[in-house]
Amino acid sequence: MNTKAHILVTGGAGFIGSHTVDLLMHAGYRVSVLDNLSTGYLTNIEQWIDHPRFNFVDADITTDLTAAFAGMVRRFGRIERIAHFAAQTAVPISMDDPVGDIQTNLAGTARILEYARHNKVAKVFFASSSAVYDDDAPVPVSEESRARPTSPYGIDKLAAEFYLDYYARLYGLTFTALRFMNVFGPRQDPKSWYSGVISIFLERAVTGQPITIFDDGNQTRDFVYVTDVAEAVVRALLSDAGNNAIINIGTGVEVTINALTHTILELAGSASPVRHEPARAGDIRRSVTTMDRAVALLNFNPRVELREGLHATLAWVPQEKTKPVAGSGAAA
Ligand code: UD2
Repeated sequence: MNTKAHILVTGGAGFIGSHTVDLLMHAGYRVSVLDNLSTGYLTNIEQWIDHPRFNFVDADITTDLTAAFAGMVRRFGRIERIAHFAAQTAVPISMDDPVGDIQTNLAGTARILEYARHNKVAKVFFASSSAVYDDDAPVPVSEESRARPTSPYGIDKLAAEFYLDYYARLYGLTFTALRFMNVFGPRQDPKSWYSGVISIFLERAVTGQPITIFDDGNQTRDFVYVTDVAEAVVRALLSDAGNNAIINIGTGVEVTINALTHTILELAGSASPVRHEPARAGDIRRSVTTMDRAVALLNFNPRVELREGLHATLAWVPQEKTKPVAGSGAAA
């Protein structure tokens, strides 16, 4: 493997994308990040901004990217591999604006695939989601479980997977798609009402605000730490592991929201009051993945347990509040 390869990370200023960028930069690759900073932050990649092997391009995947690609190639030569994260990531927004979701998540992916096929990109990684599965799928969900999305977001992720498969069959493209379970960790934005539960609860615990558990709290999720996810991405992206496969990425551990809340309050030493509200419309009751395919194809064994990951994320939460305004260049 050429450790100097030029890798494009779309959405590289975002939550999972920026952790992937960290791993690639530490491993000596030349990295171009394409991001429109709609939900990503320059602060997530500020540690690399002035690095000679790093190139940030402010561009939107819903637009013609000819000039953006040309600039990257001028800077670091041919793009050899692409990790494609850039997306509209909020399920509720996809429900309000399905056309916009198609433009960003489906047409944006097709645009990346067209570039890959015309420019002989060796491999494309695609960030897919457990949102492709049927809400009623029996747990644990495996990659064989029925895909029947309950949101435009899930539909577009699933359709994008079909595009990957189509490009593989027609043009010999090589890809891996990873369907993420509930990813958590530093840099997950707690600011919006559709943020992941862990980022919301940690911020509330730290600031002493009330925590709202929807339903009875016995619903479950499979929470996987972001650096473990980034490692799976990098393994798939840089090797032949998981070639042309779709793989669930989680931990196989089912955690109730009550247990999660308890651990967060304990770790934060927080006295935040906990209140219950009726179940959120459309929420699934149980979610956890099988691990067989991730282990077999990627040798994936998550290293960070929930408690340890929460501890590390907690350490990040106060810093997050004092971070400089994106692009100000001020030291954190
Ligand atoms: C994710 C999507 C959701 C839907 C679902 C499909 C996100 C953030 N959410 O939801 O839109 O597509 O996948 O499977 O991507 N919870 C609380 N209190 C809160 C917030 C959440 O009790 O303030 C509960 C929530 O009811 C759920 C669990 O925590 O049972 C996890 O919620 P989540 O929004 O982090 O993730 P999920 O998998 O429900």
